[in-house]
Amino acid sequence: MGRMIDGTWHAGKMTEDAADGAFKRQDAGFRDWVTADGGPGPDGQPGRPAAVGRYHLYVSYACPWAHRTLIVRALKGLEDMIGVSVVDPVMLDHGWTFARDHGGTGDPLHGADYLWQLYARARPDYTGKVTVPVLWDRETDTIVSNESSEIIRMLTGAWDELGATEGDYYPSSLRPEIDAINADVYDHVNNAVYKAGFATTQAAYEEAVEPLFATLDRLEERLTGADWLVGGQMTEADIRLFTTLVRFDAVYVGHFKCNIRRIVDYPTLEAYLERMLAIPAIAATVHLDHIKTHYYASHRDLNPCGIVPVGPALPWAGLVEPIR
Ligand SMILES: N[C@@H](CCC(=O)N[C@@H](CS)C(=O)NCC(=O)O)C(=O)O
Repeated sequence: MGRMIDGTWHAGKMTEDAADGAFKRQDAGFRDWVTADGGPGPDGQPGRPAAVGRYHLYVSYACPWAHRTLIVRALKGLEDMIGVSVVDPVMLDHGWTFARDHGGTGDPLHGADYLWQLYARARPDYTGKVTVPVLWDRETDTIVSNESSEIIRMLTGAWDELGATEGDYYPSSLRPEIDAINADVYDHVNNAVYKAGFATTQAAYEEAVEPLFATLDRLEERLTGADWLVGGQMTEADIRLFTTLVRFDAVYVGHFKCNIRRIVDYPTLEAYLERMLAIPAIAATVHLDHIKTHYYASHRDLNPCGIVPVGPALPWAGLVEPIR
């Protein structure tokens, strides 16, 4: 854990981001776009053209934000068009590393030892956090984007003419509704578990955990009688909720103290989670060993001895494979 200042790595603690006791997530620093023909992205700036083999993803199997990108890459059949490197799940003083101790891939592109070295390569005076996912452009040898919400939009559409699998996870007719649910789920679910977990005051913890469970209660109702959150079809809103739900009982209940209820206590949310896990392309992106090892062994300010719990026994554990 730590951050870069003017291109140099500085070690630090996760809870240092909790200035007044409340965890604040930093905005991503690289926000370019890949588009089908290299035309402007949604920001109006010139894009980079989609191509086979040109772009590469750096991910952690543990990270819910990176997980979104792996799911869309798999659903869109982009495995042969966009390569992936997987960091080691344990993130300590050097931040994310390319150690191979837990079955990570290393960095075949550059032979880097640490992810921060790629940030320095992309921007020698970079200041900020060193996060996954990273979408890398091999042709210009730099980072395109480190913002997962934007990377999944690129993967959804830009490679279609190059042979990606059909499937639009951000269809234009559903965008207002998807945007609304995404905003709610980001604030009160995806990021709320971190706000609860990294809070350093009782008040900041309770301010995160109460809306989290109020929102899970509402989602339980919303999904009763509906397979998907929006429009009767799977959209990015489902993918974004899924990556938090799938980690919840294994990690967030214990490690982040989000323990008012578990997902297994919500019959509809549990069925929804298992509906997504029944899709083989999605199940293949879930690796509970990396998920548990990352959180419990990395956040030593929360769990000083780094012991990774053996449980819980999850009803769907047989649908997913460990890495080692
Ligand atoms: N806005 C980013 C957030 C990514 C993020 O926070 N990733 C975490 C892992 S789950 C990370 O790499 N953290 C490293 C750190 O905070 O030092 C996105 O959604 O892509």
